[in-house]
Amino acid sequence: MTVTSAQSIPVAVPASWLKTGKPAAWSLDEIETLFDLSFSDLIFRAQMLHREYHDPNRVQLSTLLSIKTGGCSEDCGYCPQAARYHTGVDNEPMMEIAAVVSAAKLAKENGASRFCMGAAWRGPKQRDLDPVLEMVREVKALGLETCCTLGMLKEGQAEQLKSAGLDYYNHNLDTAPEVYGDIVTTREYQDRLDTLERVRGAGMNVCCGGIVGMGESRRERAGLIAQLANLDPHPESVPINYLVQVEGTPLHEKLHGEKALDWTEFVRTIAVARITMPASFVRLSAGRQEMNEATQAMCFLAGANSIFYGEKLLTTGNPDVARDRALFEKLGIAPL
Ligand code: SAM
Ligand code: DTB
Ligand code: SF4
Repeated sequence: MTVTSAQSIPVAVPASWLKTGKPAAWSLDEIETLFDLSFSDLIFRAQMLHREYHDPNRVQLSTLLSIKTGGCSEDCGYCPQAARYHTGVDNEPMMEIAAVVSAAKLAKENGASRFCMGAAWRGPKQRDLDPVLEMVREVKALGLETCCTLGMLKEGQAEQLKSAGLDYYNHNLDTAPEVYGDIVTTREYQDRLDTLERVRGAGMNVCCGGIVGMGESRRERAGLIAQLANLDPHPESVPINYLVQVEGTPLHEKLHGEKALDWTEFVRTIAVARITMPASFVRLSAGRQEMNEATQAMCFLAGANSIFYGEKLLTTGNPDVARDRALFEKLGIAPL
């Protein structure tokens, strides 16, 4: 591994951005150079920027709920919800609106500030979107921020979600364009960018990130961050997921359940996201259950300031609320 001196990159954020507020253009090489910094230099840089833009002792809490689980038509090599893989996840009907609202109330009582509703769809059909719009209205009325992740949006759907009170739409780029085709075969990278544009066009906040630990190289991780950091404006929320390897998925098969990424490399990814998108919320997302407390603490130090909070992600586990509270207490972190 080449270790680059911190001095060799003149400024963390190009001065042009500080002057104009416009995201700086980051080349793939520049981003890879950040990854190549010594761990200590990289974390120091990320922490400095983190403190410039955010309160370092506050972390935003989002609770996820799968409102429509399993039976998905798509071919995403990491996902337990694709109908074509045998993962033990059943095709369930959409949840009742009242049950979703109850879950949101509980999330609020537990201290979450945002509630994210996910559906295992290629994209929503109009008859599916109608009940979701009602869920958004009712969750919003509880005083929570609302987020949905429903797949690709067609013309006009983002506007309907915005009118119902949707604050954020999550749609991930997942990985670098060069390796994307090895992971997802049923939609193009450009389809994802088109949905992100629709979300922006409707005036909603963008939540967009990806997954690491899928067997990609460092340059490919840099490639994902380059795509995210060159979105203009930056996504307000950037979830960095550590692949949860689920038996029956092609990626589990390929990686044999063995960790494809050292913890330092995951922390580096968080740090590089923080440096290149300093004003965004960087979310330490899937994979926390498989992470020890020290690694999570390093992620917060590297600039993560958001987590998924609650016992479940969509179909897989997440740390208990009590465990997260205890960790926050130890680290002196308060929820936002
Ligand atoms: N079906 C919609 C779609 O794909 O756009 C929304 C839900 S989908 C589950 C949302 C995101 O979850 C995916 O884009 C992917 O980034 C992430 N995800 C899915 N399975 C994962 C896994 N096993 N580990 C980590 N992240 C995962
Ligand atoms: C995101 O970036 N990660 C979340 C959310 N957006 C929808 C999903 C993680 C899913 C992990 C696997 C599962 O629980 O099914
Ligand atoms: Fe379906 Fe989304 Fe899973 Fe892909 S990631 S298989 S679209 S639920």
